Amino acid sequence: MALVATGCSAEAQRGFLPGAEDGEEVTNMTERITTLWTGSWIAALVVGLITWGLILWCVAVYRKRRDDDTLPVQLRYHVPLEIMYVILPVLMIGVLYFYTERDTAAIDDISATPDVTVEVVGKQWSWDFNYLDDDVYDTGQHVIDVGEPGNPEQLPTLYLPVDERVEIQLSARDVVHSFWVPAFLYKRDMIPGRPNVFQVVPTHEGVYAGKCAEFCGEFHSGMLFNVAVVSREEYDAHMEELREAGQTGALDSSLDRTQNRGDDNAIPSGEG
Ligand SMILES: [Cu+2]
Repeated sequence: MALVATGCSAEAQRGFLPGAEDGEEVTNMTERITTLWTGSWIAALVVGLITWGLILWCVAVYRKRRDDDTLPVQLRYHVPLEIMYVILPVLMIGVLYFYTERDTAAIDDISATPDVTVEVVGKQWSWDFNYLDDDVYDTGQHVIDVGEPGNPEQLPTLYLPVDERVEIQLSARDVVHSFWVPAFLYKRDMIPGRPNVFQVVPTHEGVYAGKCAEFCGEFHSGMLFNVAVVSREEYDAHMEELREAGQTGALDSSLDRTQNRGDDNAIPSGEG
């Protein structure tokens, strides 16, 4: 009953993946990823049921009977059976590969012209955001410097305008980090000197948790941020706030991890 009843919930329909509370899609990619995920599970379950069924059937039908000491029929060099052993798994992997490759190509496609480009820089143990189009930046502070670890009020927040194509350029100042927004169903490594780029269209306003997903030192677990998907007006207002706070330009990637903020560290965009 419980299994059947929970099957109707939004969580179950998303394959128990994180997302918006109302069950709506969070980005233009979440539906595709969810379908790949649940489809793969259903395919695996079907294969599992057939395999378990055959095992149980063989155990029951061909069990050793009392007073029967003869060996069962021994099969050797049974070519049709051996061909099946090869072809079936190749076929199954081929189907998984086809859908995975199709969706990965779509998710990794960065050929469109973005509406907004943001450079996200990971550092021990916080985040900097350079909003390249608006020529402003925001900088997060190492959690132990801003009071209570994990307090969402004090975490740096990446603002993104809803329904606009965002290009995110990922890099790191010191060691390898990983940009992970569970609700986006997306994670990508941030490697010093080797930027990773992806595009996404957030489609659902809200605040989502983001975290570093690559163990990067002592306070890795506190390397958190928020993603605020907001209307264009709110986005522009936030850009204005940053400008008024004097946070113009882009943060130089040579900043050390003590993250001194202030105008000294800002250099004109294009060089950051
Ligand atoms: Cu990290």
